[in-house]
Amino acid sequence: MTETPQNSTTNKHPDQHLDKTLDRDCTTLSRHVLQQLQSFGPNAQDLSALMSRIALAGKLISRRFSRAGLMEDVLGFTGEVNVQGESVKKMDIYANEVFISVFKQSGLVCRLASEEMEQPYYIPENCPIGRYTLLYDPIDGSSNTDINLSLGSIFSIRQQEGTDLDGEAKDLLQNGRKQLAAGYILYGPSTMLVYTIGKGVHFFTLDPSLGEFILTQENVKIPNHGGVYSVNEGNFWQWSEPYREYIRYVHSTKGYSARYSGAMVSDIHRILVQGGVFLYPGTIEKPQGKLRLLYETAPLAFLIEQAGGSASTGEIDILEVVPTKLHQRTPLIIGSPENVEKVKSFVKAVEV
Ligand code: AHM
Ligand code: MG
Repeated sequence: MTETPQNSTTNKHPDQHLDKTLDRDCTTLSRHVLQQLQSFGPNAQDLSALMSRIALAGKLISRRFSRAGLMEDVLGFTGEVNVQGESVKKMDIYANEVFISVFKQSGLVCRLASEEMEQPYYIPENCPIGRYTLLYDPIDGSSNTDINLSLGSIFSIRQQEGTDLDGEAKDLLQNGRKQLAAGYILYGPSTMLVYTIGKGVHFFTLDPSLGEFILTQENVKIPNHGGVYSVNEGNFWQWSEPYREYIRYVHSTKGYSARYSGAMVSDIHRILVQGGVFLYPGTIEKPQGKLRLLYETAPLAFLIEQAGGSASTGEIDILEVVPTKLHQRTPLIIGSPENVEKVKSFVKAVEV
């Protein structure tokens, strides 16, 4: 007579057991990209390699943040002012250079454009074969750097169109639907990488013991509506009347909570998970608001749309905006579709 196994795992080959553990616990970013594209072809390999490089930059920046208070010369200002007219922090420069350095070695990227550089940075040795451009904000929420609060990096990948021999990068002046991939890295209690390649939105969490981003949530969907509104109300008197009216509506309606961290990546991550709306309207001083299209609002808009949300300037979808210059700014209303529609209803009501 044969013996009945005590449980279903006892008669499994040890390797089968290992396979299952790896499947459940260890989907890495590069493997996930290939799975998403269901291909091992050259384009899929490129995107997978590009995402791995972004992950490497995220790991390097995360490592520096986690030890910043213990090291000399990491925190504080450099004394310089960037192309946006904003004071530059030492971590802004470090993070900007990290992205350049990891992509120099990739062979895939010919140009990088960031918040910290007036002109795109060319890697001439990559240009004959490097068909991609990386647009990025190395540190989102710089004011949180010296006080050990959450920060982010934002990234977007576009295909290079044309040769760009004149070095003016005019092919970047196209709408956000041209993005191949976009996302952010969130440096919080844990470091997360959130990305889309136009096939849903996926969360990865950095396991410091492995030094790898591991898949923690797939196909994330934003709630249709949420109670969070996230905006710098210190600018209230600098906004146009429709935005003030919207905030008065929120103040007089049950079920809303204000949350504003000073780092948009953190605030939008909360909204992606719990629902709500993030706003950065134009002000008297900055009629187009503070946030830049190509490496801040468009990548986040692509990601939030992929999660079922929406993003608007108040007039048109963020992804429809065609910039006329590299560092163009746009007002931003982004988040759960119902919340975004509600804000737009105030903005449009006055236009009519
Ligand atoms: P930064 O990239 O220079 O840090 O600017 C972007 C940040 C956003 O993360 C944040 O929502 C906003 O600026 C905060 O600005 P403000 O202090 O004007 O509210
Ligand atoms: Mg920024």
